[in-house]
Amino acid sequence: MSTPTASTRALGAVSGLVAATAGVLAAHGTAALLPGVTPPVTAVGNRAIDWTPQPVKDWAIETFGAADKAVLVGGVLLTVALLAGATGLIGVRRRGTALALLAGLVVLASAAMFTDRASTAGPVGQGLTATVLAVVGLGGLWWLLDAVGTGRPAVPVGGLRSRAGAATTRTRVLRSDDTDLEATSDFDRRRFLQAAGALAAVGAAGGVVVETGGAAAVASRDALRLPAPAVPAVPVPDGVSFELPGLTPHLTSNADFYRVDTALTVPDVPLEGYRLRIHGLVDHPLELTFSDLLDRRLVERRITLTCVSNPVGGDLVDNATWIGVPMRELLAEAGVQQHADAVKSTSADGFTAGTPLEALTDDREALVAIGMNGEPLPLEHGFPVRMVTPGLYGYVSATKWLVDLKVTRFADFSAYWTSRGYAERAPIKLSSRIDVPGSFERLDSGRRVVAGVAWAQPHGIDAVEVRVDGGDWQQAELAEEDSTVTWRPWRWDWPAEPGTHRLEVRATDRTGETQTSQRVPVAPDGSTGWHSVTVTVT
Ligand SMILES: Nc1nc2c(c(=O)[nH]1)N[C@H]1C(S)=C(S)[C@@H](COP(=O)(O)O)O[C@H]1N2
Ligand SMILES: [Mo]
Repeated sequence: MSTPTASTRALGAVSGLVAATAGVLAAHGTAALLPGVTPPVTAVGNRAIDWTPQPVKDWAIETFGAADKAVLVGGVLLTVALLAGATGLIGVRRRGTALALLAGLVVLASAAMFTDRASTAGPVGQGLTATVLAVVGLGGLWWLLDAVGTGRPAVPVGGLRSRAGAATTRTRVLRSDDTDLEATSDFDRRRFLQAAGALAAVGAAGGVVVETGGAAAVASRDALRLPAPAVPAVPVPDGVSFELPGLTPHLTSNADFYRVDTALTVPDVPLEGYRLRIHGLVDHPLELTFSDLLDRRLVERRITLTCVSNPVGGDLVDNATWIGVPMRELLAEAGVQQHADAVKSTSADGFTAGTPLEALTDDREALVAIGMNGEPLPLEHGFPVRMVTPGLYGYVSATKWLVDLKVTRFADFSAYWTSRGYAERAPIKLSSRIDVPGSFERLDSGRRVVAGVAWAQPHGIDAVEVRVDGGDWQQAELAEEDSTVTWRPWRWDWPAEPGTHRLEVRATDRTGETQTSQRVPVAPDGSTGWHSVTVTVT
């Protein structure tokens, strides 16, 4: 057997890529048609998320922010592309080896799919999807490689080839100056193009289904009209914000609200068949449908949600109006037993959180929320049901796509992030942020506004101070307080003089605690330190 030419090898690599792409797209299309099935790239991505060491994850969140999922999926796709290309390349000489290698990748992906934490489908749905991946990927690779040939010397034109159609169409391959391939390969161009075309069609069909299909939750949400809450939110007091360009608005729109979760594809949880189980250390386990929740007392409140991954000065904190059933009323209905101290919540995609029982039963009034800013929850923010608990970081208290509440003891379980090194109890730390001026902004000298937000759920902000270049702390003016569980804007008029200056902010809460200057990273229980910006005044 002669050594394959460069062109033949390139065709081999392309074969691997085309076959893998078609297989993955077809599998994702299949998964989109089957409720609860996790498709291969998502399953491998979920594995990657679950197995990535904590410091790497923190680095990824800090570096890529909201794009962290796209980066992860991109990484998975790039890896698959490299492996598939290499496999195809090997396949030019050793077709059996290449098919075995690709089969190995299919088996790994299938293993990830069958054991995926987010999958709620049975083995049949996952098996069907894995089968589509295997048939399209492996069949496609075999077909393409067969057309590429092995780099054997070409049979003379019009010769004795048995493969139908091959001999007559093989006179010209690639560009006319590509004598290499023409002379030495048995590349069957027509057969290759047929195979590639068929695979492209299968892949495109899969892609179209992924784009248009799935998401039964979308239809559910579109059809849903929330009833007016029994207890509507008190009107927003005047003066809760300052009308300043660059200052964060008091209420965050659903579209602008930060999003943090481990879900690579948004869980599809339609209202039909939805159940919220409340069980564990309770006297009367409950299983509530969505309309059971609508029938309970609905309360509307503004609450600022905060992520433990928010670095000093970061924007993983937002404020919305939530509608929900008070958690403590549901727990009272279920009858919590004496020795319980925690509630383990589980989402439809297998995420778990552990919340101290007292935070769910005291008068901060945590919600089992169904509405956000007057609408049903957006899909990305937990449709149809999520938790919102004032004063605790989201990872221990704000489970989205909520399906299960188990009253239990902290000693008896660990939750998603606590089993990855984060703290079991995670009250939100007193924080403040400078929104204007922005970092490294250039300003004209004179009176300049320095402004931002501060939050201290559930105690409330008492004071905010600003200092310039390490000088004396100056009292900032506070906006009207909306409530102790919402953030509070502040402003300070700065007589800015030319030069490069460093502005720092610190807040004090109602308990008298002032923010510490000590910088600690977000893991394991939230960042501390003063936010500062450096600006140039001319
Ligand atoms: N199902 C599920 N719920 C979840 C998470 C998650 O990964 N999965 N992340 C939590 C975290 S870390 C935060 S900060 C909040 C963020 O809620 P948001 O995306 O609506 O802003 O959701 C919480 N609820
Ligand atoms: Mo978070």
